Amino acid sequence: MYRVIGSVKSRAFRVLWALEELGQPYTLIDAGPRSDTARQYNPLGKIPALADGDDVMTDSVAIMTYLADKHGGLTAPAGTPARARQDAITLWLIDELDAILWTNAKHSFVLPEKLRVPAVAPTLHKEFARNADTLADMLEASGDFLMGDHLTVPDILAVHCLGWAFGAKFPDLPEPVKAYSKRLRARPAFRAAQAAEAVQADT
Ligand SMILES: N[C@@H](CCC(=O)N[C@@H](CS)C(=O)NCC(=O)O)C(=O)O
Repeated sequence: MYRVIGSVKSRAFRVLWALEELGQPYTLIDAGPRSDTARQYNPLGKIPALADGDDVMTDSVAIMTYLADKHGGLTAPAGTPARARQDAITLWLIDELDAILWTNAKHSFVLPEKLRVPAVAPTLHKEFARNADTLADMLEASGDFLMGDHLTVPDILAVHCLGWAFGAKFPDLPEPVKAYSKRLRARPAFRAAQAAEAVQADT
């Protein structure tokens, strides 16, 4: 059984949601960022990590991509033009949504206080709003999901980032993006991932 190291309220949620969509059982091992448990699986102390038998993988997008390829769901097949388009959307989301949210987090509570520059927040909010407009345009062109008529890895990434933005009090989203997020958050797999209960790591 897969072991996910992290917590529901972190980027580990992306992995939990992907596993639920793929119908794969897992155990969630409770670990906060930079905790001893996180460092057991990733020397950088970052979460999430995924243990598949003796193999340990890190980075939420790398893990989702591994699971999608392995189980043949949530992705266009590797080595196809569709997959290149999907990966381009995934990387755009990392550059234009995740990176902005992460910079905001670093300057709000992650960095030592003396290194924080709180004045960067309004610029990050503006950039995020501009990118949310682009996401609305992308959805208008693609349909129900970013890759057309079925859920793929970038949808999980996008909806997680949109929820993160809401939690971090970023400005309101354009209506089509809100509707997309609401629709995907109503999926049974999303709800199941939200309700995932963590166990403590063996000591
Ligand atoms: N790109 C990585 C980022 C992982 C990451 O930074 N996770 C945060 C928690 S959501 C963390 O562990 N931060 C601790 C740190 O950066 O030291 C991913 O998507 O998994």
